[in-house]
Amino acid sequence: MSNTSATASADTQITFDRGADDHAPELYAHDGLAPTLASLADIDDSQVAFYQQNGYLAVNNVLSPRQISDANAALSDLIHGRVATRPPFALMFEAAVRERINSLTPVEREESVRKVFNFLDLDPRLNSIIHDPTLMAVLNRLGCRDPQIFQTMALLKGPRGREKPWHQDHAYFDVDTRDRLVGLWFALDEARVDNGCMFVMPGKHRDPVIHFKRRDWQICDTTVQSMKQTVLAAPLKPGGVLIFDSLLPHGTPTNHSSLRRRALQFHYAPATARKIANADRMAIFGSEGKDVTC
Ligand SMILES: O=C(O)CCC(=O)C(=O)O
Ligand SMILES: [Fe+2]
Repeated sequence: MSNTSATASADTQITFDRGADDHAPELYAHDGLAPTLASLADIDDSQVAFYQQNGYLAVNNVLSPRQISDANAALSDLIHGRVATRPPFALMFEAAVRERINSLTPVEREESVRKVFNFLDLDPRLNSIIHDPTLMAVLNRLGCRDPQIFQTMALLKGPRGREKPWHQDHAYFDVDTRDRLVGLWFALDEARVDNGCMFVMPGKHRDPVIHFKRRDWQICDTTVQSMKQTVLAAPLKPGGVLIFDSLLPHGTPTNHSSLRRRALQFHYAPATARKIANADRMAIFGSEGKDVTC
């Protein structure tokens, strides 16, 4: 039985965001803005060294206006069930629409989606970015040898959209921490300090940090305050990308503007990355048995 209404296909898993308190503004106090390269062609040996030293590179002019509009159209088609999906594809909506998810207007539906998960091989407009040969060459150059796509996600932060607290992405991945993944976070709208751009701690990508379940699976707020030497905001133009090490602490504050901030985020693992058990990940990133509190 087919269902062509505004609700997604039966193969789409629907989840809801947890509501969470807002963060203290100090958590995103910053010392400046991340330096931004004008294009991927600017990545030379000194930029590779910068990445190894700092754990990130911010680059503008990576996606073309056409790729941006295609990606947004593809996300919209996925959100409205206009392209066929299959598990593990999932949509996460904001907590406030839980009771009326099946009666949202198309506009409300689009505006209340917070995450689109696992769309590898569902839409050629997204797949062409995921497998872009120029991006794959950059990943290889940064030490992610023979990169394999590991996770695909879109993060849609509307006006008042909530924070993604400080964390290391590797704390979510069952992969040996010696085998670093690389994240590509693409701004589909201008990502600004006031609408929830990425914030990073340069150079803090060398060691795992303990995570706690608080507003999210995150680094404790007090740890953030005590560990930070430098915090930089990384605003990007639409089509810009933040390339970052899976141990780089990063977060995005609440969107206090009236502008939406959409992003694509892909993670790649080197082909030789070793999987670890969930329990081993928790032994590294969890707090249990470590005499630590948050
Ligand atoms: O787009 C954002 O707000 C941050 C997303 C992020 O860091 C993540 O999902 O790991
Ligand atoms: Fe992240």
